[in-house]
Amino acid sequence: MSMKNEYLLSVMEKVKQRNPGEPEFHQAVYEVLESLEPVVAKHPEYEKMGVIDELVEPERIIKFRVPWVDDNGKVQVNRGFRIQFNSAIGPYKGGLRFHPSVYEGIIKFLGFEQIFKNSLTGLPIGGGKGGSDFDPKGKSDMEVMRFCQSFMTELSKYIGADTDVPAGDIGVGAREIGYLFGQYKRLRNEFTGVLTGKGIPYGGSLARKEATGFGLCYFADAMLKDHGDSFKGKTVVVSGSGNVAIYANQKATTLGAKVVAMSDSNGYVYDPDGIDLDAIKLIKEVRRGRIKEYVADHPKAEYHEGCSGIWTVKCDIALPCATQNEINEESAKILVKNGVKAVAEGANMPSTPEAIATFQKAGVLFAPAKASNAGGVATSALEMSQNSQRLSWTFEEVDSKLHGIMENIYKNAAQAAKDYGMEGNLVAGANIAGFLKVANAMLAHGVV
Ligand code: NDP
Ligand code: 2IT
Repeated sequence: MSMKNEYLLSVMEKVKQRNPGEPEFHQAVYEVLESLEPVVAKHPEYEKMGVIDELVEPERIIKFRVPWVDDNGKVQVNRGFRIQFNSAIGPYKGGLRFHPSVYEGIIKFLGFEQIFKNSLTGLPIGGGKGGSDFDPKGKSDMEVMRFCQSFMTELSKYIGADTDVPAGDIGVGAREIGYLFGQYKRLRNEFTGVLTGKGIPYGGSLARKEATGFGLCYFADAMLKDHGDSFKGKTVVVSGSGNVAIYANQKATTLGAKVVAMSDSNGYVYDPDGIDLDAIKLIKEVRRGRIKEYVADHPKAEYHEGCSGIWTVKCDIALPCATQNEINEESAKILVKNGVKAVAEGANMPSTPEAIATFQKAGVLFAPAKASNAGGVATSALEMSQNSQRLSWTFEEVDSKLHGIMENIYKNAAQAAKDYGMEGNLVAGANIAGFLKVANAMLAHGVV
């Protein structure tokens, strides 16, 4: 399918001209605009009021120098970013990514996706994203702390509990959030919920750590159930072995599936008996090690160099939970050939457009990231609510709210696809449902 609407094509052209050299951002925008063709045809007011022209332009881009001193006393300089993309329905909300591949285009694509994802949660949160090209791998805790303090010294000027509330993403977990929070508190002399994903002793929410992975499985389960199926007895492959992957594995297993493979950026492990998740947690969460260490005490398991090989492992359900564009057309074709029934995205934009087309053409149930991985940010919004109330809810309370939110997102995305003549297409449904709420809020606010 390719886009035909002249207005949307002209918006796309301008996005490419204004944001040269940012292919991930172009990819994310194109997918949304393509889904909106029937919406703009039905609602000329969005074009007339320039809503989509505004939507593709971030409200604010903050880009800054992050100098810090390494353990050898040498000065290092990284780049920091925060893109405050859209605040029509709430304060900017979205994670921080620390990874050497980070540049403005990555943060822009993630910030753009976040607008629609956050809208889908049904909670009052706008879209934002930030990060740095800092690589936490191989750095000491003290180096990570000094980097985080320097990063927050600048970022603190632009964020706040009612303005912009960052959280984690790749390379930013509990340790980093702790250092960032400590520095914000020191600079501002205030204790507020300015970050989410905080430690439990200082305002974090129970179940936030598990939320993205659990939410992904709740969404996939709702999708499977709608088609008379479930996780029970299924063979599952989960890429990545970070925060999202670990808790996706845990929930899929609880729901009766067997997860046989996981990966990191170097390679993947295959264990025919089912991955021993406690071992993965020990390697990744405690030791910050590499996934190949798994085979040392799991004699039946195999390690293979190269992360994309994981998609050659035969499975019923694939849960990509590592990074963008990790499933290309070739990998998608192999998954289809091996009989995959469902693909649910835990990472942001892990499937290329060609891979998505391959799945949809083959009739594979496909859950797009901005719907299926929204459980993390939804629970972040629940953390914000608890912080505002100065209360903390039980694990069960948060988890059951998360479950309800994911089922609703599935229902709303499926319904929006149906309403606009694309039944079963959750990519279009999620884009449309996410868009409508934000666009109507923007219309109500006037040209601002
Ligand atoms: P983590 O840093 O905890 O884990 C990332 C995992 O992905 C690691 O196993 C990492 O391997 C692997 N990975 C990262 N970059 C690459 C790469 N370029 N190629 C291959 N593998 C890679 O991050 P999260 O689990 O938090 O995030 C994973 C994905 O989920 C991202 O796309 C993120 O945007 C998305 N997401 C995260 C949410 C959250 O709440 N944390 C919420 C919604 C989406 P290695 O250790 O070798 O780098
Ligand atoms: O991509 C995402 O939704 C996240 N990294 C989580 C953002 C958040 O604010 O919890």
